[in-house]
Amino acid sequence: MNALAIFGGKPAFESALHVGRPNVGRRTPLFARLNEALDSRWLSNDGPFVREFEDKIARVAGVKHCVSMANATIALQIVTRALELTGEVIVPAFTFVATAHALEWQGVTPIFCDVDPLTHNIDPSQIEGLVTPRTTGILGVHIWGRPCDIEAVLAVANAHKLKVFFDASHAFGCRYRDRNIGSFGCAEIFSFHATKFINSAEGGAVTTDDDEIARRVRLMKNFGFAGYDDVISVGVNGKMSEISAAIGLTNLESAEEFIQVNRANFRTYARELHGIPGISMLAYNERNSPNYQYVVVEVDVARARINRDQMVRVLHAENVLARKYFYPGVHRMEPYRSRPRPQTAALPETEAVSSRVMVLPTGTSVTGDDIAKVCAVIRCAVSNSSQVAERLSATTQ
Ligand code: T4K
Repeated sequence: MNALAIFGGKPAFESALHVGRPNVGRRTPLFARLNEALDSRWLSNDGPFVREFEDKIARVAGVKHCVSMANATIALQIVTRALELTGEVIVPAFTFVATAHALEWQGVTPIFCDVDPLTHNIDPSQIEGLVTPRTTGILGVHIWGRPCDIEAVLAVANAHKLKVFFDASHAFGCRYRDRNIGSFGCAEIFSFHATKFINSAEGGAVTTDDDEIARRVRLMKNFGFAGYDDVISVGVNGKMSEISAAIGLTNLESAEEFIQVNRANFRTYARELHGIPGISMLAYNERNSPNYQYVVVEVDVARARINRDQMVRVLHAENVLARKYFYPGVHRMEPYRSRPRPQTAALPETEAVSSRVMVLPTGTSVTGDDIAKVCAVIRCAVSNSSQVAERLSATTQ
């Protein structure tokens, strides 16, 4: 126990072990692409790498259209606008803040729905109670890359004539039943941010089978230009650069390798954490062809005898920068937390889930030995929970 850094021991890691370290594909093809872009003097505005990237993403998603974007947040904003959503849109409270902010940015009020404690995804049985005459849509999220209950969400939406779109930021390459994520609802949005298992440094995409939605989204991400000198709608700059597309294309070539590493890391965590009281991992279902990009661990304080926050402090002292995604829930962030909420908007499961979840480092920069060391810290902290709790309460956070 004295080996733990909170008791003065040497941290388990000399340099920080991060969640979200980018996967880096092969450099030779990347540098070749970068040279090509530089030689051609074409760096943005619907260039050849962007088009190739869009074709490849559309193929993976199994849809007619992919419109690349500068990031997923602008993609969510643009789709909100392209779908002409107004009033209120129902969204899970347990998600990254960008999901709700994108609606709010468009003048649409996010109405927070509770989640299923087993899946962390939106609880479809709670949606109906949140529908009001102002509701125009539902924005589902496939949290951790595990598809939400799409069929149930679509059923509520159909009953109330609501538009549905999905934040699939975590779910690139994943499946729901016999179809690929990217092909559901009016549109789906992917993130290719540096922290995602396939990254283009910054980047995102909208996928859809709907020609009209694709047309509008494409217009809006390019200032509304329909041709030289012809602007036919309001728009912003949501364009992905050729440099980002080159990184994205190169990383796509290593997708299988990244997934294999993530899967192997996940299994190592499962083995090493097995049997530690109060520590459990959120499982993936192979039928959904998961990308395993998040190692999500729940700390049950009743059994572990230390809580999630204490565990994260222990890990940080060891230079393991575990993250409390998505604490404290978007409804507890501004501007949403200052708003009066009706009684029906109690979110007990979001509160509970966000208080017990932590995300651990994985990806191609994390080795099996790293994982064994991280898990040894967790095991040691639980085995010595009362001394750990005492020590932490004696030191300021
Ligand atoms: N919807 C959902 C459900 C999302 O999860 C996200 C983004 C979005 C929408 C919006 O997508 P984008 O507009 O970003 O495309 C990070 C990411 O910035 C964010 O993209 C991601 N979700 C979220 C889950 O994680 P923060 O606030 O945690 O970022 P930060 O700076 O603390 O970095 C996260 C970790 O990654 C750190 O441990 C450091 C490490 N890192 C990060 C970068 C950029 C690196 O090691 N190298 C790097 O280059 O949001």
